[in-house]
Amino acid sequence: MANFAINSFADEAAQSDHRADKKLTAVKGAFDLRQRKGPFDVVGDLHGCTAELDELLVKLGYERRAAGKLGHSEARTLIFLGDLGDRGPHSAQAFQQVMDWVEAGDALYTPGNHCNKLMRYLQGRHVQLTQGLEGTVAQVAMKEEMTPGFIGRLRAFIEDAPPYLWLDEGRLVVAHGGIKAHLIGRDGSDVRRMCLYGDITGEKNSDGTPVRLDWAQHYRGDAAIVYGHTPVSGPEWVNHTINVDQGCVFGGWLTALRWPEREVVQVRSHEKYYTERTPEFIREAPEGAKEDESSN
Ligand SMILES: [Mn+2]
Repeated sequence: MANFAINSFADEAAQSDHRADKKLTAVKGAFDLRQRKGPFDVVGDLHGCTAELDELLVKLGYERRAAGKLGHSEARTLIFLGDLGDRGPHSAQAFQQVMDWVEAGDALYTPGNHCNKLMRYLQGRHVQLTQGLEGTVAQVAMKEEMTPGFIGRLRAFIEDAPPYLWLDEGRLVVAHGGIKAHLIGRDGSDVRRMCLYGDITGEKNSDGTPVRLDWAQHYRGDAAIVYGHTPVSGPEWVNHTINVDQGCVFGGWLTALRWPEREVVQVRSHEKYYTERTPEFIREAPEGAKEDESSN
């Protein structure tokens, strides 16, 4: 794919005119950010856990600057791989912060299935207000009252976000549910379904959850895939893939993967915010924060 203006993100002029860049990428395949080399910090499923995010940002060396700006002395870029809201305590706040940072050029974002469901709700489509969406919708309505226009901005933010992020000369792909090697660099309904939901078959397990295939076990691509969606212990590398969702909202950990260092930085969840479907590895984990959650 041809180079386009988004590769000038590092220069000041482009940053001040980020809205024009956004329009351009929307017609050119916004997922193609191969010109952006990082370094990056990819944050797993947030689900409204803004207190844990604050703590993680300090550990990662970010500082909040005036008016929705985020800075780092090594010019690192924060990446969110979706599911910013639902189930946790501060979903609307999570969206507001990430929108500010992305629009300032200080962060990147690709949506998860929970983000997509919120978007469809905001578009007036019929969705069930379950799985924590009901809380997000209430918080979003309150934000709209305080800052009119918030809902329109939020809806456009999710609508315009690329289905996945293709970064660092093609060496890194960030996708909420993961992606298969042959889908990288492409767009379409198969790509979008996988990026939102993982490798689903359309069948359901006996507990009503969708059957998800373990695509990472079969991944043979060269690009590293950082994803989330299904909380797992770890995180651990499997065939150049790593799942950085450690179930923070269930009482697990909020994880960031530093790229290209491949270091894992974690903070322990402050609380079990959501107790339905708590993953087993969290139920078995000891309470409280360890002395140092950073590990490689
Ligand atoms: Mn998800």
